Amino acid sequence: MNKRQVADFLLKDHTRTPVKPLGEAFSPSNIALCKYWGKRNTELNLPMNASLSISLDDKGAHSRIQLTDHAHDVIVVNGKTLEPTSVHAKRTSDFLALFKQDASQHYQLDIDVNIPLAAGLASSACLYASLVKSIDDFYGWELDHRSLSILARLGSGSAARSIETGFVEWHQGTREDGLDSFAEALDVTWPALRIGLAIVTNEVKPISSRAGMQRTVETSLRYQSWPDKAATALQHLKTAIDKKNFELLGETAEANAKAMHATMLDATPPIVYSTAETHHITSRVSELRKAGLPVYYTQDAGPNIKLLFLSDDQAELESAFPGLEIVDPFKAISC
Ligand code: 2P0
Repeated sequence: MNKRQVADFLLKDHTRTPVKPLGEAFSPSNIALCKYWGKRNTELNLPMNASLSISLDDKGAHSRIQLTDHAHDVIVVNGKTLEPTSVHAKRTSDFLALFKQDASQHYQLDIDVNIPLAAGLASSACLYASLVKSIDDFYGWELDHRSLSILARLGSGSAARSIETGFVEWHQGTREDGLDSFAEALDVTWPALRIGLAIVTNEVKPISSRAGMQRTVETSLRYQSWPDKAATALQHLKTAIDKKNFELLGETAEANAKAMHATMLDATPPIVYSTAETHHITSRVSELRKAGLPVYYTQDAGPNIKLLFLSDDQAELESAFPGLEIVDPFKAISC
């Protein structure tokens, strides 16, 4: 199956007639504690391994979608209209085409993202998830979360997880059509858990995670052991969440991020997202931990670092990392 066939299958009982002038929705960004790294199907963004993330409360993307008389889709990100021929506009437009009644229709899409774009803070995840939810709102489909997650995955793999809040597991699935590869929220909260965003740069990264992932799968010998390692990490994380064992959670997430970056360093040519500032922050995390502070980190396909810690240690971390942006991932859920 290709993307179009999967979308048509999921939408077969629905009309493509808008029920309102404008559809809108918000989706949070997410940080993986066990990473999605490598695809078994690049067309459908089907992963080599299951992953587990935590959604970032009100940090994410808000999408508004409506029809336009323009001769092409109009895509506006944070108030700036994308050049229709740009890579991002084309990728978004190709995705939007999955939902149109016919090719002569065009959308105006306005997206506001309150996290740095393309700097390893999972911006494509919240973007495509909010886009799918806004389309669902526009057409009044009221799709279940499983279908929304699958549709979001067709835009960007990690978007499958941004449909949900709190802890989220993306099932790897085994089917060729990917209908069993979707994300689900874990039925658990951890109100004391905090995430600190140590933003090194907002600049666009040198190689996209999509290209980096592909190069790693194709050229890194170290990648061969990745799927098994990730499967073990996922089990440890689920145990840690179940038992509220923060050390196990932090150690597993940090080791998983390091293992992912090790597969990239082994690629040809090597992929390096870290900068001197990244190393400075991760060294500081090690020092603080040696001094008795329970703090761990994770890193995605970019130089920025995400700290994991508990609310009791917030003041100490704010003074150790001035400017740290702190997310309380269960704020809305626990209220
Ligand atoms: C993750 N990343 O689990 C991993 C860790 C980056 C490193 O998911 O090609 O933008 O759109 O499916 O989702 C980023 O990859 O890739 C990502 P595509 P995506 O968060």
